[in-house]
Amino acid sequence: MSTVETARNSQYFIDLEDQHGAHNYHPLPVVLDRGEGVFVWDVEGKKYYDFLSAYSAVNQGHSHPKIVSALVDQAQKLALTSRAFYNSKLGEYERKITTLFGFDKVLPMNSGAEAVETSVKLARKWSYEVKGISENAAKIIVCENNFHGRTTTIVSFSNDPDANQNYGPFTPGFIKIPYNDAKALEEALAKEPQNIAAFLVEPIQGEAGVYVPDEGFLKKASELCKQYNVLFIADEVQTGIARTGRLIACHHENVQPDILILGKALSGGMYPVSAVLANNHIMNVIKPGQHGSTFGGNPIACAVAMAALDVVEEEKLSEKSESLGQLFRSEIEKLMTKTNLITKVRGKGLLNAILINDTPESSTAWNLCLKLKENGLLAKPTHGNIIRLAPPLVISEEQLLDCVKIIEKTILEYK
Ligand code: IF1
Repeated sequence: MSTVETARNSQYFIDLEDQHGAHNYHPLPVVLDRGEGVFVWDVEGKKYYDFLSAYSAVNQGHSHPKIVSALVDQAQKLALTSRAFYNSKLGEYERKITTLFGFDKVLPMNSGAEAVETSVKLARKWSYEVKGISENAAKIIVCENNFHGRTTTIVSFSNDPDANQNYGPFTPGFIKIPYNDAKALEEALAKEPQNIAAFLVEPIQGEAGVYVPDEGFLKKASELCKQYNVLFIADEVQTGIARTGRLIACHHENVQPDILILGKALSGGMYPVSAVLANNHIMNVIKPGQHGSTFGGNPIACAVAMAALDVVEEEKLSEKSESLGQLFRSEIEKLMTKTNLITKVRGKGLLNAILINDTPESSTAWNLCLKLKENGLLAKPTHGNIIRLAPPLVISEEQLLDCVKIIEKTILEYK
């Protein structure tokens, strides 16, 4: 390499991001350059197991060939028309996704937050025009420690100061209750039933640290919503698309939400694709010109999402996630008998997390993730002392057990 050329090593790329990019993240010090299936490589060519899966967007594995070719083929044919015109991909995609998830209609958007915002607008509009709540009086019940995205309205109902400090004034009309507390939900509903439009909930709280609610919570919550004529909105942006061992996490309790929010792995991590699904009596309150997005439902998004959904079905990713998730948790439970560094493992399917035996303010979980990186596995802590462990669902049993060995080695060697 000539003396003039700068070494394009990890530090080179880290420095570039530091100098030219907003500092809205604190990434692990690794610069990824290639991904394939469950593996990613850094710029020095080191290979890692990806145990974050881009926060469950890459359920189908990095650069799945079927999804890549759907993207490339469509991009070379017709990328974007706007919704000013029909296009030859949207209708078939709408039929596929509504049939697969069991709803009359879908409203296509791009990011998860946009889909959450769409569901808030849809629920409010339904509550005024169908339920009959007086204008601007609609309230939506949400759970403490929620994460639904980062728009101003969404952070308005967050209780995480990092998410909303100095972003006010906030959007009104949200009531917070504790997560996994059906009694608190019933009390909130009974207090002013005439004003409640919806209950918005993550079937498992991902960002909060993979909090799995008690068995029956989702069922009870959806029954209470029916009883009070309130829409049950499931935010399955992170838990959907086979991640927890079912097509959507609500299916663990045979719950069909009134409004279903999907994102992330809806495209297999190949392209921003999100969706809001509902039946006609709800979705039809939105008339032409009352909601939309430049890229929502674009031909590439539709082609990519159809391929990504095909992969989930063809490769039986829900079943795999369920069985490999059970294996993973039982292996970690065995490890827990050999160390006091892990106090708990929890999750469903291949959405799991381990609790590290230190305070959230400690750097133990971060340091463990640095050691995991050295040992060839990428994971990142959430809320200080919780490490989320969520590989692509295409991982084999052999690869999973290899990763358990890496986790065990890292934990037992940690000083
Ligand atoms: C980041 C967290 C996870 C989500 C649920 C909506 C959205 C998300 C349940 C919004 C997005 C992402 C956002 C991403 C990291 C990641 C994340 F740590 F931020 F909270 F997964 F837990 N509903 N979650 O999890 O979807 O607009 O991002 O497409 O902001 O760094 P989005």
